[in-house]
Amino acid sequence: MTGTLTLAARAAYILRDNSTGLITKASPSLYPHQWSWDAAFNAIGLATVDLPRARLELDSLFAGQWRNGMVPHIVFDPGADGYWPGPAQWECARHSEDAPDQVATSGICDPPVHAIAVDRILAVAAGGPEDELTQGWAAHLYPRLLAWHRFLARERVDKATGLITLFHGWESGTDNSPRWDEPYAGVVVGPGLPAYVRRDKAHVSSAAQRPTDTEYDRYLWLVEEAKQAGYDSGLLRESGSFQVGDVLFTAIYAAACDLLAGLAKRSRKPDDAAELKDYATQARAAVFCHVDEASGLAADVDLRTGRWLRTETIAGFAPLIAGGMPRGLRQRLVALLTGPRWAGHPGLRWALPPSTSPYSAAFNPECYWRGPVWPVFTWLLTWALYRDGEAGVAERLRAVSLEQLGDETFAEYYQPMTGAPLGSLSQSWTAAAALDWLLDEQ
Ligand code: 2M8
Repeated sequence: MTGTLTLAARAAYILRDNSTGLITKASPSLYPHQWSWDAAFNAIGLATVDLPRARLELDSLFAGQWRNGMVPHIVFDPGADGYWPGPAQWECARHSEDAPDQVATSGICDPPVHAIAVDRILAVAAGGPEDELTQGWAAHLYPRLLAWHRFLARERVDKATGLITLFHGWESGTDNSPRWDEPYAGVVVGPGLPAYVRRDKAHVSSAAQRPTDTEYDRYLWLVEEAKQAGYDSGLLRESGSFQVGDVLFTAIYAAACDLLAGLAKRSRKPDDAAELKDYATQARAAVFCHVDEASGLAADVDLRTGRWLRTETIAGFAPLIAGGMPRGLRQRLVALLTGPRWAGHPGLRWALPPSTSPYSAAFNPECYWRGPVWPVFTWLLTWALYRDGEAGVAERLRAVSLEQLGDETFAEYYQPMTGAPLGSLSQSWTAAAALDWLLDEQ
């Protein structure tokens, strides 16, 4: 296996090579722009080697924040081409007064991991020469983070379930996960879908690793729907043909609200802190209310039909991310995570949780979010497990992940049974996860 220092150096070079100076491209060619949740993970990795660059990553992202507080899922690099759909398809400034004028962005959002990144950056800086500067930076960014969290509370919390509503599977970050198969089956592509040519398939070794053309038609149709609704959540609640309550997004929101409340407290804003704590409590309760007794996993909801979506995907571990579980329940969920349906499946190359359980009929080990292991997701789980004192299992997942990454491809995802790297290679957030895990080693 690659030595620690070599692996860290290679990971740091990936982040440097994928940097335009202002943003970190999610990957060198497949994703040549800045993605919202990628930027947060990338900032966590950058903090281990270059604190100013980590801070800049989030500043660049928030330069694309909308007037209503939404942090868009893509901030486009004007100097890059080759990704589709680009700014000309989203046409945000034309369709919404909330979109920024100077920065081209998408019109939907990503999971709110940003406060987690700020917390990690502050922790890395603590006690060092950049401590005061970093605290000042966090205080400066704080109102933007608050506006983002308020946007979600105001515009996206579903009244019936308490879960955060998504109007596009891309907002979940787990685009073609089988968790969304049922709601996507109800998306009827209209005749108004403009003709298009996919660019993504050219950047991977096999098109089977990417979503299908039928799925892409639906993704792009939902962009058309969002445009027609002026990217307005209220209108999309009436017209959107994809509306889901996402347990994972809601869990991340709960955890991030807790951390942001801590920042509010330190900034002597007790009212904000109480407001954020309230959001966290409600979001966490919504996640816990959607645990399926039979599987032990949390279930998303198709808000158009009210049906629970019970496919066994990694998102079912949302309660672990949300935190605040009673110890006994948490340990049961950890046992499920490490047991044979997940990371303990005997056929796995590495004992790491795949994105869909190999026991699920929907499991596809080659295809994107339908089965492969995503190191960045494993990182999120280890982060939550360390936070909650489950150091033993977190440590094991971290150590095995570092072995997996010893192939030095820093792939976007890995075939769980063979360990083969899939998707984009030199994916930024995989390198970032490695750096943060290696920091713990020191
Ligand atoms: C993937 O999603 C984009 C669309 O947003 C794509 O396939 O073109 C997802 O894995 C998403 O979670 C990730 O943020 C993005 C960039 O890494 O790629």
